[in-house]
Amino acid sequence: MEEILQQIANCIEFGKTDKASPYPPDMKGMDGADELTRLALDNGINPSDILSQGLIPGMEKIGIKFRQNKVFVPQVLMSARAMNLAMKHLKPYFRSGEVKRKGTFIIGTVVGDLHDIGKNLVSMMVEGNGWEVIDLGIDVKAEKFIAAVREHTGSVVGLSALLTTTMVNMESIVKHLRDEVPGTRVIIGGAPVTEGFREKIGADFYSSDPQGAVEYLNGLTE
Ligand code: B12
Repeated sequence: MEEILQQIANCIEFGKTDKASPYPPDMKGMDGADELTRLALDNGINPSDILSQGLIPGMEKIGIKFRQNKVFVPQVLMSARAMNLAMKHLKPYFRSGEVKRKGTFIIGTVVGDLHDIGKNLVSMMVEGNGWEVIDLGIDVKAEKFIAAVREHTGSVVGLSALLTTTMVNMESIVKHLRDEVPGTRVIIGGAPVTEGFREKIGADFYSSDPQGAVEYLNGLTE
């Protein structure tokens, strides 16, 4: 059992989606995250174990390598794709409640801003670490964040901005969220955002990369 979970973790880390995928070249012809997750379930392995001992360790490893500049955006996207294929098999168990998520994370790129590559990476990494992610997309107004938080009580909000002209919109979104749903935790990120800016606008946490967001969120569950 441990061996197959280790294999799944490797597929996630190295972006081996399925048998047909030629990437990475040294895993060509081998089963990928898709086949191995199905096989693990068919062999009666607990879906929670597949998540916690297969998918999450694989995503953690790629997150750390990305932080250390040992891999880049394309490799992370391949890992995320492998994770999505594995998740497809686990979805029914999430829905039935057999596999519990760590919490809900609502993310969006703030109003006026159309950049979403960084936001998508954060969202995939957080999902791969066992959180339910609600992605509100780009150009998101405060009202939409507020409605989502009301619908998913206790969720944490992530705001992304890539423009100096739109990062200022984070301030009013944080303010509105705090006024409407007191106690909501907000984490912020995006290339122009800094720790000093976080302090200024009173958000709870800033990270320059997805791994920081994962570590902060996981810290909330301890
Ligand atoms: C791709 C791109 C675009 C694409 C976006 C496509 C898309 N689907 O996202 C397009 C062509 C649409 C675009 C448009 C524009 N862009 Co543009 N774009 C870029 C570019 C080249 C890359 C951005 C990117 O994706 N980086 C890669 C990702 C992985 O990095 P990231 O977003 O920073 O995310 C990482 C972290 O910041 C963090 N993170 C991100 N979000 C979050 C959220 C949380 C909660 C956390 C914890 C972490 C986190 O994690 C990510 C992974 O490490 C940058 C230049 C550059 N090299 O950065 C310019 C850039 C951001 N754009 C710029 C500009 C000016 C524009 C335009 C105004 C251009 C124009 N005149 O039309 C428009 C604006 C449109 C709009 N209203 O948003 C400027 C911004 C200048 C500034 N400081 O304000 C830049 C810096 C280019 C430049 N040097 O001038 N752009």
